[in-house]
Amino acid sequence: MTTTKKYWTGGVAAIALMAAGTSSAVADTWRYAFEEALDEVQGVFAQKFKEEVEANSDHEIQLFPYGTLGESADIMEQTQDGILQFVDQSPGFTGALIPEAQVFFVPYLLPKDQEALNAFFRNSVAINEMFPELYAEQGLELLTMFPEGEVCMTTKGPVASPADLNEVKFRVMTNPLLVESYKAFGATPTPLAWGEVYGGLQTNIIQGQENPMFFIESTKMYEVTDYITCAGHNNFTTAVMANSDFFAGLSPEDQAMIQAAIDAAFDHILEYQQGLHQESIDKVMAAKPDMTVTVLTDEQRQPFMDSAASVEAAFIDMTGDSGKAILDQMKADLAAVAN
Ligand code: 6CS
Repeated sequence: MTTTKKYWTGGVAAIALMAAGTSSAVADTWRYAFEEALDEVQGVFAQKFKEEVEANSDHEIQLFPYGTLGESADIMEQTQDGILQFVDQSPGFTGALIPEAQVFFVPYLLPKDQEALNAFFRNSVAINEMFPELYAEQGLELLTMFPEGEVCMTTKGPVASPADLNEVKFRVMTNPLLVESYKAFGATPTPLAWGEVYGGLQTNIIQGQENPMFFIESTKMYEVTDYITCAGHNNFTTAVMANSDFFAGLSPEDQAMIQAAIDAAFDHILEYQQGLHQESIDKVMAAKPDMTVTVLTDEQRQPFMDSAASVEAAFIDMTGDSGKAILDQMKADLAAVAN
């Protein structure tokens, strides 16, 4: 009798343990795609996220760098369809899906000061509270947004004023506001997927493009353009998301573990980027000594800055009250971090 009772007690405990195991400790493999190579900024973020998830759970993250599953638009579609669990897509492309995300292309909106910029991304109400609702409408759980570096133009001719961009077919990411922005800068904007940019410059179908310095260096844009011009008009923003249904189906413990991994990767990527802009310029100059790198003076920037008001107006036209609310909140968030 006693033996039987003992047996049953042990059995119940074992079943209870197994049940607990199934609800919180099933080891899953989650797929995460991004728009860059493994050793570029989005890839470094993804690797840190993977390391954190795998150190703090039994789950595994499978990484898919740029090109392995198609272009940016493809990986977004795969995430919305639930084929991928995580995706990094920059608002440059998401702006076609979520018009309010184009706010990141109003020129001279984000601060140049790195500390203020980082504080903005950490604390912004627009980013942390308003954008998640807009992404959720597209089946996406917005996990974070982070900056990837000051954007500079690479062109075949020198650029000191908007007049120098006249007749220049300038590649932009595929969102309408970026088209407005480069029209206001005096260029002929040409929206293209990333995969078409190097060949387009090589064959002279386009004569310019913009990107952060690390990307200009790593993707060898200096091989197909001769001038780099930094007008201080923007910092490249990106965003990491999960498929909403997938995320909602996770245990609260796994959701918290994922958010903690995102937070660790966020800190890591800000640290990683310290000095990266200048190091990348140095690498470009070492690879191609006759490349011309120009940082426009305040006076030279003024006509580019003057175009910001018309781009802002175009943003409000495209997005109405919802876009205005985001823009106003972003301005309040930016004022709060300005020193
Ligand atoms: O210009 C682009 O399309 C790409 N630029 C960066 C910095 N990351 C990914 C994106 O596809």
